[in-house]
Amino acid sequence: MKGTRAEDGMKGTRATRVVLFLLFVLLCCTKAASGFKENEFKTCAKSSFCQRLRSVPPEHKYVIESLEADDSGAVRGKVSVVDEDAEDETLHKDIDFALLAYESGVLRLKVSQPGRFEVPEVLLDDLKQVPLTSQSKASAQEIFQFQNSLVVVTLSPMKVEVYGDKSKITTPTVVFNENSLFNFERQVKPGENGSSEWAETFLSHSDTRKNGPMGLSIDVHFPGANHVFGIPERATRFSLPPTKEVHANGEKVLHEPYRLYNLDVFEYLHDHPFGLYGSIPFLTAKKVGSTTGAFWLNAAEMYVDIWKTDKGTSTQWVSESGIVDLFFFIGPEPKDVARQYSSMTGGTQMPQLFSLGYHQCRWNYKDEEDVATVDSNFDHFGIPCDVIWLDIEHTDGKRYMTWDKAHFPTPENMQNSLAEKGRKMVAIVDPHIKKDDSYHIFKEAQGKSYFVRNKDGTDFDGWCWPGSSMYLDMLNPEIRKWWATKFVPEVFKGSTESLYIWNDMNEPSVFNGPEITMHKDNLHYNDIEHRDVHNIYGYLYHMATAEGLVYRGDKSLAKPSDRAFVLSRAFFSGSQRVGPVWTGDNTADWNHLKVSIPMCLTLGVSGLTFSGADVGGFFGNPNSELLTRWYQLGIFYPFFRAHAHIDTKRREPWLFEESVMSNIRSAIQLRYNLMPYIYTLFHMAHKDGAPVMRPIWYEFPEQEDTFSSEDAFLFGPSLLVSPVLEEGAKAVNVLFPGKDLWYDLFGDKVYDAEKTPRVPMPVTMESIPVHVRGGSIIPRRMRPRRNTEAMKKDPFTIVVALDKNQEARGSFYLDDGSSFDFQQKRKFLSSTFVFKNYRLENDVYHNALYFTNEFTKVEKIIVRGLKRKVGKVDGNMTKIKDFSCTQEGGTWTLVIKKPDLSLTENWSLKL
Ligand code: NBV
Repeated sequence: MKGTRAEDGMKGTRATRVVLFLLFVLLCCTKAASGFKENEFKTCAKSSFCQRLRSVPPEHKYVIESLEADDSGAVRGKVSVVDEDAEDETLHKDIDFALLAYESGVLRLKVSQPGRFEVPEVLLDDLKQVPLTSQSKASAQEIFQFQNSLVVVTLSPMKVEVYGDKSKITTPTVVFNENSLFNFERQVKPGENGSSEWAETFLSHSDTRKNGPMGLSIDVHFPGANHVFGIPERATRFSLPPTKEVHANGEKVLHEPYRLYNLDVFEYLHDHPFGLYGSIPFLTAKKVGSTTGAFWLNAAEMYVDIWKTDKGTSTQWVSESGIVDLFFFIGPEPKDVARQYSSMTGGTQMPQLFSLGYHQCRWNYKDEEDVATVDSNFDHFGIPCDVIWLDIEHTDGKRYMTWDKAHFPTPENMQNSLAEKGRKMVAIVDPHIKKDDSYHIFKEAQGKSYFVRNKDGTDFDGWCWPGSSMYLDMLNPEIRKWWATKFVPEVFKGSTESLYIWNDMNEPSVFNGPEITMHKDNLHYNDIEHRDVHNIYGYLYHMATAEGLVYRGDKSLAKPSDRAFVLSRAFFSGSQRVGPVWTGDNTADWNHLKVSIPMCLTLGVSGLTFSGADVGGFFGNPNSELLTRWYQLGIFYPFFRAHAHIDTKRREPWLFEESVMSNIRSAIQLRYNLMPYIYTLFHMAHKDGAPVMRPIWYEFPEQEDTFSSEDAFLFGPSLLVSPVLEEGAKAVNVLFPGKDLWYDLFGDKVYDAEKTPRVPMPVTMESIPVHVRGGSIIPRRMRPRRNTEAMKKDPFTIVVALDKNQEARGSFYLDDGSSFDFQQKRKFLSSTFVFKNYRLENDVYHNALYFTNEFTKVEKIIVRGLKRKVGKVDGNMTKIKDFSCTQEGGTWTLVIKKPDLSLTENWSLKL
């Protein structure tokens, strides 16, 4: 791997420097040569807690003692550990049990023991609790009600059944401990359970595990469900394949369970259950008639088993430490589950408008001249682009927030000349801090004892790009605040307000650590072990960086300037509030193109919709066909960025022959002219957690044959995308869900899902099949521009695609695209378009934009699928003259030009 300039990072004697450098080169070369190395990582078989708990019924019985309601309406009690072999002798009574209910339709179950680690910073502050009221109480069972749901608590052994609809109490929605696999390893003092020697080794690493076994196992059953989705991140199928087979005779076959442990996995495979860079312990279960979710707020290493029986889908989740803090999202619709999860952990950050445009990245743009050439080529070739990225080589020896003076001597000028054209720059900032007294960040952090410590209390020193490095203890709020102050231009010299940030390697990646990460017995704030916080480390770092950007105009971090844009590789629940993620180091092959869909869909149904895969593939060189297909799909990733490894051939679109470039350009232009719709989708994700890129079942929850569909998806509620995923494909089998009409986005064909649910659609290299759902209305901006900034004053085109009843609806959201005024001053425009009875209406719900009507003008309205020819169009006040109505297939299309309407005003057009 060249260009890493690792030697810059080394201090000490010349001999040590040479040895360290050779070791480093060796490490990089072995990595580069070998690809994914499964045995560098743990499996369940190599994790003692997984071995102790997976599929193992608990030794003792867990019994809930009498439950009492507290003042908040929560229900609390103690759990006893009972020895069934010794005449039900109670062994312990120190486990706490609580049930809490929330207004949005969420039930929370907590089982804990004082002193154990509870994950901070994930749940929203203002959760709206509602009381659980007791409905009936018997010696073995107590029934509670909240809203329309019933909760049946069986005391011995502990079991909780949730009925989402109290009028239908035949089948529960979700059951806790149906298979009696709940287990809670109580924390004991050394020697108490006969052992004080708990160290565990993996390869050359030893983990002292000074607190002994503290594992937890939960068992969640989804009656009747035949599909489960979620628990990212891994490159595997969308509907998660079972990890365990349970045969009728009770025999079990165990495959590797799904692991949640944030790791830097080199050259990950395209179809493997292995856990990658981020974790969200949230599963959604689906059956016809209902959708349910379960989320375990726990940031320690976790394994999840899934098995299916004729009763539904069962799951077992085992975690190494922490507490049981489990949330049930009762649904019943997919959109309810998304809203319920977001009511606990937050919606998507309302993004900067520019960040929804096209991002051009590579490891690395060499110098300022390279950046300037790339920038001007976008204009020269008429390809829109919003952001140019700089990878690790732009820094002075991997000291983040510094510049390599030889290649980037005038960073402000470079950013300013991009900014003049409305473009932004993103620079990488990784969490490993080079151990170098002349590096101010290191010096200051060391002086303040801000680094993660070894088990003996000394600062932890790990190996990463700069060589010897240290890692900030992001669990400590004071350190996060301190980090956030580093983004003001006085400190981050050479940065300007158009520079945004990319956080990589924040799992955290430690080249010489166990499984390329940090030791679990390292110590954080308040002596919390890394074991407890591993999966939130990257999220906390991402959060602190984003805070830094928000307040970079004000050193005291009091006055927010604009919205942050920080891309992160590692993530956890809550990351959606901070910024986008991407799926890491994929490979330029067709399999990786394909798996990017289930990966992004999974992130979407796990609340983290702002995601995308490296377009073109990170490792290797895509041929022009693969690259074109990747762009054609990539424009529908919520986060759309092309990226490539330092050893790959340059692949900016103009380096290919004219026809290839032109197809790529058309794809990118399509992304841009859908921008008003895309921004509206992000606002929906912000408000209610609705994913931008969504599975077909999200919109068609009753259509079982689409539950496992992952070759096609919906982009928002209205566009069906059926990408080309095979080399040399001449056709794509398009499945039209539902019973209504689907309109070809590029041509004039209309398909009736009832009559032709599956259509082999011929394809050329020019585009992939995209269809507009009958019954929807989409706002667009059709003028080709260089970026989103240049489009801000452009007029709109409204596309109406009628359903079989000659009706359609759509929504529209717009704000300044960068500040917090939409929140703090309610400066935004929001409206609904309705087409009914041959009348199109714009119904403004809120209009408080800064800009005038002039910038929200409608230049064109297209109505597709009319059953009759339209002969006149009457506006509120005037008659519209400039329109035409032509026949397309069996229906009529009306095109109205320059109707002199603005989206800031209510209007209606009668046809
Ligand atoms: O910073 C270099 C790369 C980056 O380009 C990539 O996107 C990250 O996922 N980074 C990983 C470290 C090296 C990977 C081999």
